Amino acid sequence: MSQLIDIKVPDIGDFSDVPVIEIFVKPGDVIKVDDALVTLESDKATMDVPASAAGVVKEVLVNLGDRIGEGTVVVRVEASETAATTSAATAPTPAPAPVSTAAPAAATPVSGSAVIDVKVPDIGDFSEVPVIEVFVKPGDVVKVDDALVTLESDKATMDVPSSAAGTVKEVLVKLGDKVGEGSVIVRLESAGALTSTSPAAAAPTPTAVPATSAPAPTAAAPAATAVPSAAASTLPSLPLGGAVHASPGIRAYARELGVDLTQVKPTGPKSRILREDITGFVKGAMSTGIVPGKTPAAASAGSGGGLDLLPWPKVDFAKFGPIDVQPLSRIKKISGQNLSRNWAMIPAVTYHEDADITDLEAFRVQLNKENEKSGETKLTMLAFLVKACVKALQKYPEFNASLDGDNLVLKQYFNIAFAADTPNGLVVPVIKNADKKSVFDIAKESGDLAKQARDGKLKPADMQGACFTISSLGGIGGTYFAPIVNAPEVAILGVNKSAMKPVWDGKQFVPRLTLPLSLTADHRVIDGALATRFNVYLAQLLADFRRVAL
Ligand code: CAO
Repeated sequence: MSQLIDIKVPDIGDFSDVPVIEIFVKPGDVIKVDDALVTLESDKATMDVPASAAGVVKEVLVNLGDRIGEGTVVVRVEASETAATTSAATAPTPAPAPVSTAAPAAATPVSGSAVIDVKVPDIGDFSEVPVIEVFVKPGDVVKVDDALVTLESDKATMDVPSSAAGTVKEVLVKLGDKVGEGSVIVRLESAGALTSTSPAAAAPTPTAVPATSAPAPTAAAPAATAVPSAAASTLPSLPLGGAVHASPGIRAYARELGVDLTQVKPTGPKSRILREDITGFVKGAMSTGIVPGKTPAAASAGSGGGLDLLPWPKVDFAKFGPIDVQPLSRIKKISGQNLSRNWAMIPAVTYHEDADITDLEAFRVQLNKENEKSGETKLTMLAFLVKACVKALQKYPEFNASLDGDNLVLKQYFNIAFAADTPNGLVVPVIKNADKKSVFDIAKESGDLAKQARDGKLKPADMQGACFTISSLGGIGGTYFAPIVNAPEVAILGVNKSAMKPVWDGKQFVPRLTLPLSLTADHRVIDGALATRFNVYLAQLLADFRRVAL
């Protein structure tokens, strides 16, 4: 026996006229309970309407652009006997929704009327929803209703808008933090007349979370952890690009395929990423040999008639002893995809060189000693390396370049990225226009950026626009290593710990402080002779830093 079930929009709070922006099913599709049927988008939230019953879709009763609300029938499903039974428990009438309405007091003045805490409004039953994007920083001026952060549960992506106008004094959440109703997001200094906890400011809140047919969603949500939101660049690069607009269903689809949403060109309304954008991206990637979710090597092996790579070994480790399973941080997941692509796609070679930094280190120590009392920024070896690399990039412009199809794009600016180790994984902030900055400026800026990286406070813009990357493990140790090029850059410099070594000066061995350099370069752009010339020149600059001034 089968029965027809109408699946309706559940309680979505105060929203009554919300446009359908995506439809995921068509007649004949077999769906399970909780599969996303359509996505609705209000001006504050994007919500998937999940299936409250399993079965075969007989009819889709809404079209793109239709404006619908609670009770609108979205899909008619022929439920199989078992499915019908399952659904009977939950649907067809979706359970009361976790919903929100405008929270009247999302803005709380904390000191007189000058400082206001903007809080997460009522977002329904969700209590621990990860912050996946932060749009503001101290000093930013915001208007009422400007988006402050984006939260993502497993069913909805919601912007938390500002309930007041003013200047951001403090941002009290960071990427990956889990928040719920009442969590303070930012502290604002109100903008006089603009400030408002007036009814207009009630606008701040409306954040609706879609109801789900199933038992109230545990806000445990996706395994989202901290990430410099937006997306990823590479090497270690991370998040590139600005905000990514995609529904939870689309985000889940992208995760399933291993697609980095920031790399996908959106074609939907308001720059929203649609399912077909992801499909198109995957097709494009496959034609270039990269299969999201697989290593590119696997992709090309499969299509080239050569070896098909074996699937990743599935081992029940617990059979051999106790284990502890920890989800990868979001940073690790994102950088992992980029690293895999870069490692597999770039024909890279690593070239080693030793630089004699005896005099430079003595100079650095001397300067730091002289400046100890004045409170001047402490000079780091990294800052000298950045400056020396800029000089070497100026002499060898092919290193300050990116491949774009058959063209080499030579950059006339010198933005140097450096890998920073953080508790959540590796991130790669960028020192912009390093050619125009002093070693002191660079030491200060790299210190500030490294701190922000460790605190999870880097913005996507802080990690964009790099021309060349330095990965310094010198503070930790090691002799040499082979860093992975941070695409679309063409080279990366790895540095390990300097050590005293005996060096033959023609008559005798003398102790010299030696810095091990490991330059990895993309062989499509830089051949071995050029890479070695670059390395030798860099070592000369470091051996006698006066050359940098020439
Ligand atoms: N040789 C010897 N000592 C070195 C050195 C080198 N090459 N580089 C740094 N040091 C020393 C510093 O002088 C400092 O000592 P003092 O405190 O006595 O002055 C100490 O090591 C710690 O330095 P640091 O590493 O904290 O600072 P930094 O400015 O050199 O580097 C940063 C900053 C952000 C690059 C670093 O903290 C970091 O995160 N490194 C890891 C990068 C990484 O993981 N790369 C791998 C990418 S591929 O997986």
